[in-house]
Amino acid sequence: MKLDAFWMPFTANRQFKKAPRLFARSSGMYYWTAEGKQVLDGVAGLWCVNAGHGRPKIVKAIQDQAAEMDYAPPFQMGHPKAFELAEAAVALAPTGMTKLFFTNSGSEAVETALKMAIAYHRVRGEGQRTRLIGRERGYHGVNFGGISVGGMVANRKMFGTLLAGVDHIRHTHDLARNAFTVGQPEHGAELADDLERLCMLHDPSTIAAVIVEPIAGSAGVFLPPKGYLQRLREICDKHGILLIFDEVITGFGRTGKPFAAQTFGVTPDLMTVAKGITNGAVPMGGVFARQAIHDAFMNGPEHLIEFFHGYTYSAHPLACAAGLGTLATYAEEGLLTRAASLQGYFAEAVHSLKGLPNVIDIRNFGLVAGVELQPIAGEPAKRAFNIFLDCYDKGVLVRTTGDIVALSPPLIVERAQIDQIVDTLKGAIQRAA
Ligand code: PXG
Ligand code: PLP
Repeated sequence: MKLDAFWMPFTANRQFKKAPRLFARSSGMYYWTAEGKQVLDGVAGLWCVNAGHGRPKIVKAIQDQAAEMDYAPPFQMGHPKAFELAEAAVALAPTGMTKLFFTNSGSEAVETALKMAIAYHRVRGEGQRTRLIGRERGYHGVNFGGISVGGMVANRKMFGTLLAGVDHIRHTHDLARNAFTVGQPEHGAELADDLERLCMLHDPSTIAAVIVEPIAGSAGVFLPPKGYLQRLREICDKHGILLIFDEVITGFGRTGKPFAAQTFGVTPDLMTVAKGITNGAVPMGGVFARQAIHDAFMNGPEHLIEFFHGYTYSAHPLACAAGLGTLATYAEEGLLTRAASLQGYFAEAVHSLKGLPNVIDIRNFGLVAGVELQPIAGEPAKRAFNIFLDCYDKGVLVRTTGDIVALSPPLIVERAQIDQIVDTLKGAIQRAA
């Protein structure tokens, strides 16, 4: 097969094309490569296949929809499944988050939420609130708004001046005080006060919104210290700033409840989702909004568009069908709370890696974990990349970012499969020493 034409996303293209890794088939907890090798999925594809692969209800829903209606324009027209999916998803969302705007990815969800926040203030007569605050080491997709509020240097540095009027609070990663904590770290609630610093610097009445991931995933699994998210919520309330939770990874069961907002007991004003909403089967994202945010737009003449935003493929019929099949599968199998019952076992398994060579931190919550490694001197990211290749060779798919290995298995994972993932990783860490 010719590999030349496809310029691969977030991939070391030259390395890959010398030794390609091609998946050809998937079912349940497994992939099979083009050569027929079985690979246990330790990361739910890319944090998205929460119900496992090839689930019958989802497959059937997509097949039936493809035959029934391929596409329906989402502007000034609708189709039933879009409304059904929104109803079903809102029923899972934190109390009060009663509206859902559809996008086709997490990146689009983030752009949508940022625009919604700025426009919300504007329609209420607070058009001076245009600043957006993100957090260091945050990931909010790859479009210009998302990389502007995002805090991963490699994703930002090549792309010019980005969006104006953006600032960042500091990240919560604190190896000195919190290394090897099981679950939420004890130290660092006060880091939320960094938002007060930015309020004093910019004047809070110029700030539209703060966006954070409840648990930062892509940058390396950073957990919110106990009390941190509550404090962010309080500061936002005090200053009239909207709080946006980016739940693209944490949504749909990863933390033991449908959304991390519910797990941590903090309700945002806007919430971005993607990935697990369709189990990864068809691209889809969305923004949940509080009723009052939606209602603020609903004025003026009724024949006029209230929010000038949307995508050709918003609420695509195939994605809506996949989403309905996905939510039905989650409900039938209790998957959105399964992480809560497995997290003790999962935590014990991943923390058994403590003491292995170069392991400098282990972090876990629900069914997500990060194992941080001491980088090879002068060669950042190499040790983790070697471990990724070694695990793949031994039949387990893990994910790495810098020198951090991330695990986020499908929520159907069994204990023996957790053991296999952790044992394989253990061997690879030892061989990488
Ligand atoms: N926000 C968050 C919190 C995410 O994790 C996005 C937005 C963007 O979603 P889309 O669908 O546009 O990719 C994400 C996506 C990794 C990795 O290496 C994680 C993501 C995407 C690609 C790689 O961990 N998360
Ligand atoms: N570029 C052009 C020229 C378009 O006409 C459109 C949509 O009509 C877009 C970009 C945006 O595409 P999408 O709605 O799929 O995001």
